[in-house]
Amino acid sequence: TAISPFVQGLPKVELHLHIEGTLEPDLKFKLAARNGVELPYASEEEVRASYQFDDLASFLDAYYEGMSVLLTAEDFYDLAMEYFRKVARQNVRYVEMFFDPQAHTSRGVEFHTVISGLRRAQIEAREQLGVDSALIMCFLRDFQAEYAMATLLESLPYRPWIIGVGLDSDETGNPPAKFAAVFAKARELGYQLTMHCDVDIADSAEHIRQVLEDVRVDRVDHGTNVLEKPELVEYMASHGIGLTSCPISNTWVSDGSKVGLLTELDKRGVKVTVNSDDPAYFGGYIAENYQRVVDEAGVDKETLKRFARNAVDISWAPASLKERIA
Ligand code: ES4
Ligand code: ZN
Repeated sequence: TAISPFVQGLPKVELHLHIEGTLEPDLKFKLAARNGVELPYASEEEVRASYQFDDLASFLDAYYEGMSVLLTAEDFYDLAMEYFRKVARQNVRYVEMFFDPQAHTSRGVEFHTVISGLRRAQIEAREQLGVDSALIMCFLRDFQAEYAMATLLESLPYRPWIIGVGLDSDETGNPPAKFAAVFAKARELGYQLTMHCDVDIADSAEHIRQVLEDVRVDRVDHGTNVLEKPELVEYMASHGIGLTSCPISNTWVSDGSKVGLLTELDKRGVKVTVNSDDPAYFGGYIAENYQRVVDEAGVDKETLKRFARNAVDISWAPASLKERIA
């Protein structure tokens, strides 16, 4: 993708980024060698060829398989540092990044290993690259709510390092309500709340209702399905509840980029933002995602600036940081 000078120069804030989704084929290959992990691929090129998906299920298979190479705190540090170096070059000022602790604790990697590696990278990124960041702990919705609750409690020693909680992985049959108690507890503990809520599932309209009315999240990841419920569009607009859209990701694991839905929501006063989801797998970091919005819908510069400004507004950064990144 050719990135326009305007998109390149726009100061950007990323609010929907799975750090495990930034594992590029070359790093995956390198970490496998370093850790003595056997991959079913003979070369970096073969790893690259495996990053091809038809739907969410085939993506999630590759995504979880990729994690097998992440074993030590240094691995998580390297993963995050490579990401920060890339996006510092895209004029990214601040990132609220998801991590999936259960994708690691479920295979015997300690919570502490994961978060200490990420944390060291965050500190270095701020000092050396001028990129600020915060962590959002995501629960895997295809696991039981009890495991999410146990993970929430396990996070407590690291409470100051984590700004909020989210919910990801396979949404079909795993509605927001399944995690209502976990999220109520998270709110009590002072965490901000968000959840993935997508368009392309059978109970989409009921899921967005639960996210907004029952769980009462502070923002919604994806969430363009709110258009199925006009009264909830109004609710999001009037309460300043924004959504984090990921256009390129949507072309791989959803039914299109949804850029048309973004401009519709923008017109109706919902705070829309542009983000990258799993850039190593979907082939685009945040600048490529902004560029996609331009190339596909000819969205003008004022609108792009508003999307970028929305990300500052709906971020969970403290006021002093918001001023610095705006
Ligand atoms: C994800 Cl694209 C997507 N969907 C659901 N869960 C995820 N976790 C990381 N990427
Ligand atoms: Zn996501």
